Amino acid sequence: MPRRHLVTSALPYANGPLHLGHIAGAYLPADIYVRYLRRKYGHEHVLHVCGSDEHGAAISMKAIKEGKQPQEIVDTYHAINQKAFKDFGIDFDIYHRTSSELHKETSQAFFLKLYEKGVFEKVTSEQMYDPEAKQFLADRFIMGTCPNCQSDRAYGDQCENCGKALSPTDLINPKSTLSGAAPELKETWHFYLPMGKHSEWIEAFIRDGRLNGEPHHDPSRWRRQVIGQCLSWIEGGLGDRAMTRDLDWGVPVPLEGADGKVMYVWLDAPIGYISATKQWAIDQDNPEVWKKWWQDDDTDLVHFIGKDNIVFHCIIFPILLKTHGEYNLPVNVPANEFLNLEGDKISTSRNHAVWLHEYLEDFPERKDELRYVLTSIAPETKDSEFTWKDYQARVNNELVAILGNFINRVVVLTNKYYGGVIPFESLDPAIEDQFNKSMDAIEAGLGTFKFREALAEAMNLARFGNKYLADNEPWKLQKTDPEAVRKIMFNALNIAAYLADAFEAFLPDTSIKMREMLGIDRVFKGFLDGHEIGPAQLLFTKVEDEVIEAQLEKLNQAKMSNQSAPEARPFKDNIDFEQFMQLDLRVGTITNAEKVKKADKLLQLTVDLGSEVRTIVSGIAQHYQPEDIIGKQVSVVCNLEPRKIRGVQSKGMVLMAEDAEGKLVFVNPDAPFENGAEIR
Ligand code: B3M
Ligand code: ZN
Repeated sequence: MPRRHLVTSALPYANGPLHLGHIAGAYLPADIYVRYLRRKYGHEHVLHVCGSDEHGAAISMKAIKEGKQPQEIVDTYHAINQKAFKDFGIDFDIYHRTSSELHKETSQAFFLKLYEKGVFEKVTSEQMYDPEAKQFLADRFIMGTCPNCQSDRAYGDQCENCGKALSPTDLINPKSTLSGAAPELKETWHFYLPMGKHSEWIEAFIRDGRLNGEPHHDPSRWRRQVIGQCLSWIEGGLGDRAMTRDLDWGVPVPLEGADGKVMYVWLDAPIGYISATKQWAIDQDNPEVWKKWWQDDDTDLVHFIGKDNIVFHCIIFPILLKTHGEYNLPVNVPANEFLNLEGDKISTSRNHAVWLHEYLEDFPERKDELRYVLTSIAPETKDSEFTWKDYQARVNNELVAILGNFINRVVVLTNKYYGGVIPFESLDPAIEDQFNKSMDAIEAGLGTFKFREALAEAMNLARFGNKYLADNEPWKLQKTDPEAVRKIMFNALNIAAYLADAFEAFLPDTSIKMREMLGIDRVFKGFLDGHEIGPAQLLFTKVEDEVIEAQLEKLNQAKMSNQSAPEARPFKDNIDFEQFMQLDLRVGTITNAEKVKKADKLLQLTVDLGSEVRTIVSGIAQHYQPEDIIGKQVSVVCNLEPRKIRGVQSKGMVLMAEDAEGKLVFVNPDAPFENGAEIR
């Protein structure tokens, strides 16, 4: 009996549509892997589950801001995302949702079991509370000034400007983003997971692939950066993490005296994989069968996720699964890095994204083209970038010019020379050899989550076919040596049939079309006989420049419209004239600038203030090259308490204007001016 394979894809939050980053990050590689497994082991040995993640503070806050119920929000995006996945052909066995009753029961039962086992610790503490909105505030919903870089784009968990991890109490002048009120500290209690207690076995699990003293999986098959990220968490010390929240949206904590408390979204979301499997089993009229997929030793569990979800899937969820006691732990978590877009991070809030549902509307017949491009540039080992020009080049130069061209020539010539009946000859063993080698390499890649490499191997087989025809030139020989041409064409037809296999997991629709043209069944074994093939259909067409320009324009428009409606930031409280006069602001000139080691946001500036030359560290490295700003005049706050930043003593601050996107420019006198001149 082959082993069973349970594949999960991260449950996307139902608070927005899916973009290409999501697809490249988790869903497309999962789909390719699942297609590979199904072909190798049979459909019934593979299960692919996913669904919407419908809880969490982000969703309840969105509801508050839009004056809607959270359920309305998640209903909308669940429908949009489910449809987009379906239209794109992602092969889930079920797309479930975490606002369902079944999920609630499943997570509550899971929680109770952990509670009864004494896994949690109940801790009382003071937390940020919005007295106007009458709600405890998630860290993300508190904004204020960063104690590290003074930017006012700092959230309660992290500063957007300098990247420093913060806690809400670190913020200067914190404000609730819900009501604008200053948050207060208020006492509350929560259940915590003391992760430190588990760090020893989790380390053995991650580092050596061992569980309960036994080999569990082969860690050499895990991506290096996944193990690296986990080990750095473990080495940094696993702390206690709150597993409950004071919110009215989520799975209620199933205990007496826990009114108003729900499970932390990252506790209930991964349990969503289990409830999805349960729902699938119910839909199969076999409600108990889900257990096989989660509890039998002969099932391999694999989670496909993006890198920001690693700690939850490799550390926290395994701790929960193991302490529960009845579940399998994952044998691999092939997390991807991030996909960037046209030189910038994909951003939902800035509307810098290519949305899947829009792509499918704009390019209804080009699903496989997107699958091809996203797999070719998959961010498997490091961040990668999608650009429309690259999309066009890969489609035109690879899919059209190599694969499409080869298949088309073979089918057209067979129809022309033989009335569409395959000239049955003996197959050149070198060709069979090449196919076996290619197929081995493709399978090796697919089985080890190296989808990019595997796809490149498939394309190399198409190149081989193209070259075979170009070298043998049957169209030149047909008049003089038709016997030789029969052999050539038979070989070429077999390469074409092999290509339908080679590309099956990557380009499923194309594979089907190729088989239709060649008149062969889904699974092709051995070589072709003398049957009749179908007419030629074009597999791919060129993407024209106008189409690409239109997409670039669309991105640009989104950016502009976003700029014209910046998020209004409330003005700060008034200060009196005395307070203003306390600021010592002066004109200075940057006389030197260099990067600060190991800090990609910081520049060390030397600023001439007339009577004094000072060193000032400024968080502008992502906006200016050092050599471009030497000689620039700037405005400086001179009497800011000196601070050590990355080991450099910084005396003062250079004033910058910042737009809603976080873009920075210097604020300087509008004509050259004397260094040290006062600004008031
Ligand atoms: N919804 C986070 C995300 O979309 C989260 C994944 C849940 S997987 C259990 O990045
Ligand atoms: Zn900062």
